[in-house]
Amino acid sequence: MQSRIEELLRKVEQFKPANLGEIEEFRIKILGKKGELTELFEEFKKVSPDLKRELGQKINRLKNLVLERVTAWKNELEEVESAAAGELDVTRPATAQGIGTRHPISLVRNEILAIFSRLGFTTAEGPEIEDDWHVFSALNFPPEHPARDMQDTFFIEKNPDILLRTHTSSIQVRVMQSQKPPIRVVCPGRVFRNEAISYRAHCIFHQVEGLYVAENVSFADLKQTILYFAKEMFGEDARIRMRPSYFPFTEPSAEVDVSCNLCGGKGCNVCKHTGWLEIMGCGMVDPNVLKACGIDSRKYSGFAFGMGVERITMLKYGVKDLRLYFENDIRFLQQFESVI
Ligand code: 2NM
Repeated sequence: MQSRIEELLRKVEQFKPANLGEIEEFRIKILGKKGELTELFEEFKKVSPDLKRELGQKINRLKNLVLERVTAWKNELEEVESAAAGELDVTRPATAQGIGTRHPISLVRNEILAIFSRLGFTTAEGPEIEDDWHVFSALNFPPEHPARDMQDTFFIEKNPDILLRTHTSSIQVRVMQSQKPPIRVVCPGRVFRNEAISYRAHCIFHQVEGLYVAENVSFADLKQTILYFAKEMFGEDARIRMRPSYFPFTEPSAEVDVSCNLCGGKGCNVCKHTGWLEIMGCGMVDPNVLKACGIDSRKYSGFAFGMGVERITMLKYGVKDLRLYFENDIRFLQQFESVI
């Protein structure tokens, strides 16, 4: 049934009527008494209850799409015909535009937020133009840290204290300053780094960072939270591993890998024959960060993590070149969400 709905959708999308007669013929073939869609509605009555909701939505959307298209085709042809006859009907409704699909980055960002929302994380956003304190100082970056270099960060020329945020941790600083623990928050947003553009790097990209601050938060809590995320995002068979790493704002810190969902861990081109794919960084929030944000670091502890949405999307959908996300080629964009 699913494949017949999709087949019919393609038919509707590809149909190019030459005159009004052809539109009516097509309409009868699809929606008439013995039409293909009418038949699908008959069959739908016999579909098992667990599939009814999903298929029902699809088939209804397909029906609306056909009705929309029929009106649009008629309008277009009438317009062409009356223009040819030298008439102008200014009262005729405008040609309807088809609806678009969500951008893959938005889809995956929403999915990440939905997964963490099931664990009780709320969402917070913040300014893209920030000051040094919220992006670096409060996050335990020493004054001479290389990230503060003009080579890596976009500064406002007239005032080196104002800059484009290089990570969304600056939102979490604001959350910690304004809320009392327990805090459970995920922060999505655009971030900016002064980097040369290539298939694997862009100067603008999207992050989601997470933060949990409460009494007795442990590294075990962090591991279990990330394992849950990996299974929800990449499938029930997903496994994770952690490698020691370093970030100024966490101690200890780790890099997280997920088992390669393409080869099941056996080794392939995408995972460079390691069986593992890097998905995020994480760690226990450094007490200096808690203190800087006004939280009692003897009473509370926390974990934090950060991931790039472009990277998660690449791994989930096998996108090979990051630049595709920014070019707005609809042949690329339409592959991620069905219009019905
Ligand atoms: C990462 C890796 C590790 C992080 C830390 C914080 C804060 F604000 F709590 F200090 N937010 N996010 C963090 C920790 C981000 O991204 C790779």
